[in-house]
Amino acid sequence: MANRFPAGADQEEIVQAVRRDGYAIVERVLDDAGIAQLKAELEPYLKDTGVGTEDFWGHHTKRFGALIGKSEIARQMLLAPAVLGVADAVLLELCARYWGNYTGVMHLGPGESAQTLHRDTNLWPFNNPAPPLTVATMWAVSDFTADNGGTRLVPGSHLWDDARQPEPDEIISAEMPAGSVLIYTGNVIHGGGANRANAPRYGVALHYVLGWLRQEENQMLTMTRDEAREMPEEVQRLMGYSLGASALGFADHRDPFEILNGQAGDEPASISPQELVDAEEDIKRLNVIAAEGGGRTRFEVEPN
Ligand SMILES: O=C(O)CCC(=O)C(=O)O
Ligand SMILES: [Fe+2]
Repeated sequence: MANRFPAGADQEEIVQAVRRDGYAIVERVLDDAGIAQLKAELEPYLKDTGVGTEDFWGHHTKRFGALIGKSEIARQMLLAPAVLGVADAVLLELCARYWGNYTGVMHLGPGESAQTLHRDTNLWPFNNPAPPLTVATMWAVSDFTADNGGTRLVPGSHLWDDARQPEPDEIISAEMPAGSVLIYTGNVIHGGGANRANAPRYGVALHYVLGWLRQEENQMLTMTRDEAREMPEEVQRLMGYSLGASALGFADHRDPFEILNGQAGDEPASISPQELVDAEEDIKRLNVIAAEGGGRTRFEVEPN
């Protein structure tokens, strides 16, 4: 039970669980009305989406992304305090700002087989154990059970090296009632389960990534600039309309947030605000201890 919390639980305890085991579940953050609205907002897209054509993505699984522009409730979920509390604690140790990384539906139909267990951080070239480059969430839109494909996860595997594979009894199923959120770091071994039930397992994944890494999903291309201007400031910044660190991510020597919102002047402005310089002073430095070629995972950094 040490990883399972009621909505509104003490934030520090949730953060501690994530640091210790790589994950936490916060139950029923979204109420029934929120779930109903989320489903209604996503229904037109779900209806028009086909199932995957590659094993990893699932032959009975519907996936689509770009949820920020598609759903008001998804935007609220993106800013859920329980989740941002974890992202702040875990990611801001390593970067001055973090981004929204991926926003998408993972809708596993009956008959889906278990997804290969993996680490989301394998997108970037680090050997494991690696720092938690992302904080991920899986929101349960339907109930998640061991039988219907609830996410499988290996507690503690965020500290393992690449050679270690989980034994069957080290794998748990993140069972949770609809409206709950599983929060895990990207270096935890996990994957979708097999759906042996007769109804879909419906999940919404919202991920966050260090501000000095490229986003998995290019949030800024998911909508027009006019549409982005209508988004709350915090959402704009998470999409990438922001500096990622001092002098990181500017356009024509201007701050992307100011460009989006028509606040950038004719002359280059400061792209090294003190707030970001200070934030960078406080982040951990990673020591590269090996950097061999070959494959995607090649930087080895001293774990912290
Ligand atoms: O569907 C799930 O429960 C997890 C899917 C996943 O981990 C992925 O697609 O990266
Ligand atoms: Fe994953």
